[in-house]
Amino acid sequence: MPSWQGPGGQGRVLSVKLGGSVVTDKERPFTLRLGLLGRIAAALAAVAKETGTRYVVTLGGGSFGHVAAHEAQEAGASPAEALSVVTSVMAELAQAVADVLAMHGMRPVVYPPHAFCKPLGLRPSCSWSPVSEALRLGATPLLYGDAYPCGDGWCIVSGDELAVEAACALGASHVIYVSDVDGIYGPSGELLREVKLEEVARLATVAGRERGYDVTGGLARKIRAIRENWCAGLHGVWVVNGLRPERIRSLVAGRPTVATLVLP
Ligand code: IP8
Repeated sequence: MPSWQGPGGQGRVLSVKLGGSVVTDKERPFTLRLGLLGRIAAALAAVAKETGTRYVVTLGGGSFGHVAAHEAQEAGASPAEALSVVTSVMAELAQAVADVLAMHGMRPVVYPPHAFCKPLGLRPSCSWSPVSEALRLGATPLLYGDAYPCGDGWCIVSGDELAVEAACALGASHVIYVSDVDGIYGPSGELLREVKLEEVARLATVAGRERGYDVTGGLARKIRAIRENWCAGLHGVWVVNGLRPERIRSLVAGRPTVATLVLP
């Protein structure tokens, strides 16, 4: 496949991470971007119908999980309180997104990571076989960054590592990070169409700025999460701008578009 060509196609599985900045309004706590989500869902659903491409979708925490986690930290909440609150708001977010996907003809099934994953560092270490069965039946597994008990406290598993482990476990050829920037930018501010993961690690800047709370944040952590979970079957990781849903549509349909392909 030429590298400029998007990764979708007959029978392909794609792991799509919808970043918190496209799913939620990061400047308004607990607020969904419903209109945008609907357009993204329509783009994904249209290509699934045309080409048989299947998806596993992972959500970032946005102004749900990150705000709840930050508030729990600030309030000195007990581990049980924090776990309860953060897992609840993320389950609510996931259910709301599942409803939007279902309205566009997809068949989402929500998998709460705290219930089937036991992260070891940046490896989510989930039990994927039920998820794989649902995917085989034509459902769209829906995961999300979540809180889980760790040691005597609570920790966060990011959608960044979940999306890569899901891709590897479920046979996806690519991970697609849907963010609010056009892709990854080089040192002179030019959009990179293709870049090696090691090179991304060296680059200081990704265009766009962080807004609101982000308890997992930072590009360096994202790169480590991708690197630690990469597997032989994963051909590449795309970064595409979700504020332009037509680009997602082109990408998953295998047509050229504005995006960055990250290669191992
Ligand atoms: O936004 C974080 O997931 P991410 C999830 O994908 C929580 O890093 C609960 C803050």
